[in-house]
Amino acid sequence: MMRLFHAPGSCSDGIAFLLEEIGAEYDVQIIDLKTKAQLTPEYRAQNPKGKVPALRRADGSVLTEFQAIAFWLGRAHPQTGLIGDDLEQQARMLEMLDFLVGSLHMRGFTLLKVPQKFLADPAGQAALQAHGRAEVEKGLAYLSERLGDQEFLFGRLSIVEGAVFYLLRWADQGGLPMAENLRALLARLRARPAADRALAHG
Ligand SMILES: N[C@@H](CCC(=O)N[C@@H](CS)C(=O)NCC(=O)O)C(=O)O
Repeated sequence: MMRLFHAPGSCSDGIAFLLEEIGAEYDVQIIDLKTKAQLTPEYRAQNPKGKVPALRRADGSVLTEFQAIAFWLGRAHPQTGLIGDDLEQQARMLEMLDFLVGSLHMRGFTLLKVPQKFLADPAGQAALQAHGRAEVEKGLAYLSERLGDQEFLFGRLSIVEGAVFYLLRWADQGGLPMAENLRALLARLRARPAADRALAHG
């Protein structure tokens, strides 16, 4: 059985969502970021980078990094239709996932939510937060434009929505400006049975 190393409320919510959409058999090991459980030798033996998500597969090997896990889940379960049918569509999905996780999350939300990770000085933290907020607002505007009047970013539900799921929840919780089509997308994702099941780990 697969095991998700998971911190509820973090980006690993997005992988839990994809696992639920797939109907995969998996269990969860909670990694409490507040107590720095990600830095213990036990967890570093699974993921030496000390981050969640990490996914231990049935063969015992551990895959890390959101985009890689999402891509692997999609490719390993093609019957779900969560991955693009051809190379071009798969590359476009990776392009979007990298924007979502590498830019919107890491360069936007991370600075906005945890500036103290980078600077102790309160004025510096406020400047980092302002930069993070601007990146998030720019990123959400781009996402809204890319979505347009489609139901999902690639027409049908895909691995990309794993990242969209956690990021739009963060945007909503943080009271950030969200266009109507992004609010509607979040509501559509939240209404899926997979969402409740993914969030039940918390
Ligand atoms: N590049 C990693 C980033 C994952 C990441 O930043 N995870 C956060 C939770 S959202 C984490 O583990 N934070 C704990 C820490 O940085 O010590 C990925 O794509 O999976």
